[in-house]
Amino acid sequence: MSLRRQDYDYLIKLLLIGDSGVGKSCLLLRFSEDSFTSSFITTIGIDFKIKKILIDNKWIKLQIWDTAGQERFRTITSAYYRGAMGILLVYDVTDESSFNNIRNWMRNIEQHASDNVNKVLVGNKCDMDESKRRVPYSQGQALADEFGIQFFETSAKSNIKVDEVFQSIAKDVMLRLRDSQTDSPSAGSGSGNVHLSSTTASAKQSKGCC
Ligand SMILES: Nc1nc2c(ncn2[C@@H]2O[C@H](COP(=O)(O)OP(=O)(O)O)[C@@H](O)[C@H]2O)c(=O)[nH]1
Ligand SMILES: [Mg+2]
Repeated sequence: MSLRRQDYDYLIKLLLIGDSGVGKSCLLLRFSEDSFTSSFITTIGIDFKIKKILIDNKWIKLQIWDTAGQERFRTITSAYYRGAMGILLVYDVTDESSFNNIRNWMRNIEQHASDNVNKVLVGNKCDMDESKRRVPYSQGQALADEFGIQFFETSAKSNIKVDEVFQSIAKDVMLRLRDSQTDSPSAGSGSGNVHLSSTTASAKQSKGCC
């Protein structure tokens, strides 16, 4: 593993978790490339994208991992969680079962991810007509409150609150890392924490959404 001189202050690994079809890949595509596609392209092989953002004058390099369709069978392996520092738990506001399953995904995280991983709850597809909505905003908020995490309703399609979600979770992680490294002068510049998973996954460059 060769390390160039870093062009970032923090390297943060994030994961997207949630039922198949809720819009995880579209959210990632919207955030990383600011585009959206309505076609459903099955993701094969674990995929990640990189995006650099600026928070509080610090450059954060986000490495964001997308499930590879394994979520369809709830067979997310512990390898996927390895090294994760922040997790986006995503459901679809028009699909009640995807919301009910958030508790199962939470359990999965408790089993496989590290204890101090930051989390955010995301109700996607808020652009859909109100007549299609099955999960009220207040219900999402109540669940997030129960877990003690932040909550956002997003639309990958209409680009609503997508940046905010990623900014929020990245900032939570950054603050946690900063607080845990206060006695080190090079706080936060450590990249050693994070590259763990790249070797376990056959990362591919995916162009498409989903
Ligand atoms: N209306 C609407 N449709 C969306 C949104 N995000 C994703 N979709 C659609 O939902 C389907 C599943 O999206 P995908 O990103 O593949 O879900 P994944 O299985 O969780 O990765 C696709 O047909 C997308 O076009 C959104 O914000 N609004
Ligand atoms: Mg997908």
